[in-house]
Amino acid sequence: MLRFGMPPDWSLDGHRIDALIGLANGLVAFYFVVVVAALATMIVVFRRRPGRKVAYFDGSRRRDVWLATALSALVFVSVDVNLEVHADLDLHRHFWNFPKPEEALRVEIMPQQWAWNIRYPGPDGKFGTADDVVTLNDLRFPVGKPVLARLMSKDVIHSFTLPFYRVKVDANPGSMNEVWWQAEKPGTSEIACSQMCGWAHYKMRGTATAMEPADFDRWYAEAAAEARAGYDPKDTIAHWGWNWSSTGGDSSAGGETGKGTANVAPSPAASPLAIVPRCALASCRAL
Ligand SMILES: [Cu+2]
Repeated sequence: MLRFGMPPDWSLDGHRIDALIGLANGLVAFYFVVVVAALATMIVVFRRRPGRKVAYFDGSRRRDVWLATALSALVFVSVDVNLEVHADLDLHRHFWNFPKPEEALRVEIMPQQWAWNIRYPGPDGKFGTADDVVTLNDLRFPVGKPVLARLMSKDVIHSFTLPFYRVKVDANPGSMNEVWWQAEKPGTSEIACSQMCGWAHYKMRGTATAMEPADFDRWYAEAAAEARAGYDPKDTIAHWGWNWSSTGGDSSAGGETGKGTANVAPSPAASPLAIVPRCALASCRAL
């Protein structure tokens, strides 16, 4: 269906981003109208008339310079500084106010050309164990609970995007980024990749489903039981889970042994020196 404007916002904090976009659009529209009105007025007032002599100004008079400087400063302060201050306040008060891991649903997202590998720790709360729930292109989370996601790419740079939650964060090979969001209503939307990552980039879609907490718990328990039943310790490719305690961001997961974390190259446990802060978007943080 063709629709104009922003996608719906199903998240706790997405309205802050929408407000900034609205503010930017409103200010730009305001100055556009002012400039067009000024030009139109001058065209009419200073139009050619019989007996009127043409006068030229090159704008170098002191008064002209001051006027141009003052107008530029007005636009810069009212648009750029205004946006910067509001964005900074939002980041410090909300987007960088990360939930504690024990209060959030933790999830690991490892994109590759051209799919989203998604891993939950399962009932034991530890990644890289037999009850990990692993899905492909199918991200589920409960309504009303923060989701804390860690992302690292298996190959090239991808950009994890949830348009309905105003989430966009790069997934880089060799470095970990973290982002969080919270769903406020149930529904299925899309995961998109916002980074041109190869010829099938356009195919890199998944579903992001916000579920009622009871429905999510049921699905999670069933999926974990299934994972445990089908667990094959020899299938090393499947065991790419990362050890959260090794990156300093999760003190609650101290019991994790890192078992099963070193089977895929871009693992912080395997290559700690490769972790460089490269968080492309301001609303995430690099680990
Ligand atoms: Cu991609």
